[in-house]
Amino acid sequence: MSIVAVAHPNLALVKYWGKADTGLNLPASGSIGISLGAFSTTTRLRLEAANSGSSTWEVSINGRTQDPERFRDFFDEALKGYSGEPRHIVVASENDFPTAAGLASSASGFAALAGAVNRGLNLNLNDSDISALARRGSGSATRSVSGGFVAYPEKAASARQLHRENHWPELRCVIVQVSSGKKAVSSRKAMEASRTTSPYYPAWIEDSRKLVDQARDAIADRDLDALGPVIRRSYLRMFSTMFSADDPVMFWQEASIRVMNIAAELRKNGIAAWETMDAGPQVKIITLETQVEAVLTALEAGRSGADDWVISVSGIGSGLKVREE
Ligand code: 2P0
Repeated sequence: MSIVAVAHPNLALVKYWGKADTGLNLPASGSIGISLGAFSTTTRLRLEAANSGSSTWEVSINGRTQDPERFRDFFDEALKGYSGEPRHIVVASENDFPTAAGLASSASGFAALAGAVNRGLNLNLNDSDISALARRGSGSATRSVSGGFVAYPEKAASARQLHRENHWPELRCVIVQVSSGKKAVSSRKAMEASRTTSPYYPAWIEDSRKLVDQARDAIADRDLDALGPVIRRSYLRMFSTMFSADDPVMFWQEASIRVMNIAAELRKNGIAAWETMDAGPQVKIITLETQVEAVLTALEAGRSGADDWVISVSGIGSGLKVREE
């Protein structure tokens, strides 16, 4: 028998960037994200007899064996709640979108892993506990356990759902993958560079509190005119802490800036199109169902023949799902 867990990446509208505690992986800034239903991670877990007196693990992502050390904090935490016989835990995870390219694959990956491990080891965790376990792998993964609109407060152990996925049915995210390459710097290293070397980092933390409150209200009111400027402030201020780090971190590519300009032009023409970016060159444009065509048309007109952009449209997705096969 194997356990199958499916989770969607969670895109931050207000960004988590910086840690209050690196050991426990607690966030210094609060964040609010949406589940991207168009992309999924599917994680299969089975248990084998242990080779030694303690439980061990092996993890592959898209068929590639991963360094087990990357998963040590996660499994150490998970195994604290396990009282059964030692096991060898075999995990195979598949993403239907690029891994480690700024599309939150670690969010969906660790949320699916936490769900699979909870069921496979009979840990009996509730959603909040699963979110806290996922955090030991990746902070943004806390938000991928619930569907819909999710808040992950400053210094909190876990994320919590603000609204279910049907709260704002018209909201859409147009994802423009301008590059399929892996990022050169991990988000973890990049946010540590911001925290430890950017003179703007304290201002970023202070300002994020306002952005969290403003975004929460705008989402409750389903008001994209109010939410859009908050989305823009959050990503641009987050990147400002990277540009001002020693050494500076630059995830943007020339094509990313072109997509930003396309969104700005759309807004001038009265189309609600608010871009955001994460730890990679991809650009995500938040818009409404009625305006998706206009956004896609502008992207087609603005891309050059040399651009091999992959464009996807996502609604708001559900939370983690776990089954046995
Ligand atoms: C987020 N991002 O809120 C932020 C905004 C990207 C920019 O990927 O160190 O991979 O594993 O906790 O969760 C957050 O980075 O970092 C992140 P760790 P994570 O989605």
